[in-house]
Amino acid sequence: MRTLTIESKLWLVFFPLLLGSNAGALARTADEAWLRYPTLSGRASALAHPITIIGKGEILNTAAGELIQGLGESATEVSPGAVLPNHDAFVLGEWQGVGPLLTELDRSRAPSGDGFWLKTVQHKGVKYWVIVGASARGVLYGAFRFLALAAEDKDVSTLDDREIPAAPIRWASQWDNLDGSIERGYGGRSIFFEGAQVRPDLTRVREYARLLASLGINACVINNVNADPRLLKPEAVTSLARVAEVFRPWGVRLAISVDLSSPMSVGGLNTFDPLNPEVAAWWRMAIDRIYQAIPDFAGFVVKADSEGRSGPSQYGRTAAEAANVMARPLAVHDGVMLYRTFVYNHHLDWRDAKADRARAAYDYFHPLDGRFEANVVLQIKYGPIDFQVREPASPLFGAMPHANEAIELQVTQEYTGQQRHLCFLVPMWKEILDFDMHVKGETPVKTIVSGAVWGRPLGGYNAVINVGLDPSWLGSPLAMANLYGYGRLAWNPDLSSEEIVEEWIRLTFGASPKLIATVSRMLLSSWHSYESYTGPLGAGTLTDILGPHYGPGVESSERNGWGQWHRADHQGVGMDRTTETGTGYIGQYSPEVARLYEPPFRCPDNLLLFMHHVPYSFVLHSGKTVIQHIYDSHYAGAEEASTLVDEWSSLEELIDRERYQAVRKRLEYQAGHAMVWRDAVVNWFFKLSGIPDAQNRVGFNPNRIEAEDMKLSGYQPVEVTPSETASGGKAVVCRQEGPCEAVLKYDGKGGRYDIKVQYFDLNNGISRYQLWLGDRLIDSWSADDRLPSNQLNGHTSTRHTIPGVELKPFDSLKIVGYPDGGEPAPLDYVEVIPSAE
Ligand code: GCV
Repeated sequence: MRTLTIESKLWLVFFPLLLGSNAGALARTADEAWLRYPTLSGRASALAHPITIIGKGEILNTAAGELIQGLGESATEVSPGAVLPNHDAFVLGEWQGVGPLLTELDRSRAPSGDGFWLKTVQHKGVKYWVIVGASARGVLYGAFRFLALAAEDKDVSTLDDREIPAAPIRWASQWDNLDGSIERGYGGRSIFFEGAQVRPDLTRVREYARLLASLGINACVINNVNADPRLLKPEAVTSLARVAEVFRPWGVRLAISVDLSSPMSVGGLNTFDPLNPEVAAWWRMAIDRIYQAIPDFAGFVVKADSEGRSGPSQYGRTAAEAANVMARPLAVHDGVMLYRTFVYNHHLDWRDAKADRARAAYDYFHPLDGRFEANVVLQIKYGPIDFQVREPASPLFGAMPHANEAIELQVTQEYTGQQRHLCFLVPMWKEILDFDMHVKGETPVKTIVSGAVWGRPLGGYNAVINVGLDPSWLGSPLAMANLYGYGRLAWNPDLSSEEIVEEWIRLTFGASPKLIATVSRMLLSSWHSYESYTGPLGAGTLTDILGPHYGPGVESSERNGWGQWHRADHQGVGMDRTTETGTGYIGQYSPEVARLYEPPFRCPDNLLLFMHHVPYSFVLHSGKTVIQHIYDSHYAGAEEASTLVDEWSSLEELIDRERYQAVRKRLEYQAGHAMVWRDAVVNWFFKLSGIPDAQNRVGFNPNRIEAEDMKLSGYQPVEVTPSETASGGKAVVCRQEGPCEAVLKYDGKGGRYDIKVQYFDLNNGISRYQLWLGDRLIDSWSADDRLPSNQLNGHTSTRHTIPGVELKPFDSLKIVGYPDGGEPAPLDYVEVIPSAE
């Protein structure tokens, strides 16, 4: 037994040395997100007591360190050992150590798995705040939970909170490449890699592990599923071990994505056929080598036979054979094999009305049920296409009673606004998790992936997260609500969206009722708004699927092999996935679910175009026609997005300047870009259907003056592609060296106006713009954002607003554009709108 009793101030100074360099009290360089414990000081003062750790170990030390960091000076001593103190204290430890010492604890409530029990106990005249876990990891999760409760201003003087996570697999995935870039990453470069190496400084990795641990996430895959085989080379394994070491005190196990062809590309064999004995031996050797360096290695994720990746089909083998060849040697070390079911042919024949990418995962994996090793987990994207803004739950969830399953979610907002648009995804994930697959009585997806329905030993959650070096991790403080929400749902999918939002706001920003009410409303309405102005009725996001998946690009889904078709023509829109006349996809569900979707009049409006091809005049349950719904929802959604700026502005006094400004800038941008989306989609459907908007908005923009209609000097009109991403299909560009000018004579009434300038912000230059009123310069700005394109299109179209300008009839407004690099100071239009005040 060892007892340390140290003065509080000294303790805070020496703590990192005593508990190891990875413990809690670290210099912070990044946003602490929800771990700021904003209201803790008040509560903590009532909790002046030392900390006793029963047992030893790195993770237990981390738990104590986190308590010290959260409680500050009220946590005065730490006594690692095996004896209970004779004064009030926190008592931390695993059940096997704590249970026998505290007979007051009801044995039948002992935590299991990664679970914990927070319990106040009166013992021989003193009071203990017991944080006991089935494992050390559970203790750490319990410490985080205790601090969160205190920070949320809950009463922690009496505790009885026993929590067992819903599923054993609660993983985070990064799509980081070895060169430091991140596929679908919108928060800066990799925290793990740079220049084909693991970064020398892993400070941010440690901070990330702390965030993950606070949510109960127990493993992290650090490289892209489009895996670089070099990570399996012997020298790479040594540097992977450095990452694992940084993760370990936080209970986060390292995992990696591997490429199936590694036995050839790294091992020098002339085959990667999973049934070849040499290939099996190579995997065994490679896996054993990893475990020698990283004994707690979590396992592999594999993407195979998908989007050009190598796969077992090249040898006529199945996914089960491929998964099992790696799973067997992993099992020896308690490792798992997450095999992705995102397997489809991206060279489908779009002319074939029966071809359907949505069918692929079920068609391919369903016949393999029962053929996977016990440590293989099928990782299934929540919907059958690809992280779209609205998809039905994948039918595969209900089709593999003899396999372990994990749901794959996407925190990084690839198809949902790339963290530039507010889109809180928890309500969408909840709809999927709560969706009843009706495969064995009541069987919501969450009970299937937890393993409960079919008594599977493994299962759970993996989300693509893609944090980067950006100080706010995901590039936007509000986007962090998705990471928080993911972790909370993976721990407890029964939490409501409202509960998660409130927790997150309290921990991230504080407990002001106005703040909680406003930010809750903003977050909880954001998915619906985003869906409304991008792709309602289950049509997908209608984004440019051949480009960066960001701005509108409706046509891009059609007439190619990728299978994200919405099949819009002059008469109607939507994919016919019925069993009656379509691809038969609906038949992949249980009969109860199939009956929800077929025939079309029964199908919920929000999935209608996913399941059916209908005429534009089809009348929805709402009473509107499909085409009018498309128009209305785009106008309503864009309008909702524009109100976010004012809602956020009402909180200016309640939020620190840095985060307030960062979010405000994004919301202003979003308000403008939502209109780009709205205009592009409604114009595209109007052109195709020829059906006018009953409210006369489509094609009528009374306050808008097209740049090509202004008096131009130096500027040249150009056609924009796709045409619906510029107003009137045209813009103007300045291809000369010096500045160009576009002038308009204001011919309306005198008064105060907001002037909105729509321009294109390309990523190959930083053009500058000036707005002159007569001979007075009234504003200037730079096109310095890093939007994902170097062309004039729906990704780059951007709005700049100059509020409250006094105008008189016949005033002259002049925009002067200064091109830079490849960016020709492009302009689309100007709107002059009466100011709200
Ligand atoms: C990592 C989508 C994304 C790809 C991603 C793929 C996957 O197609 O656009 O970037 O590749 O999904 O999940 O494997």
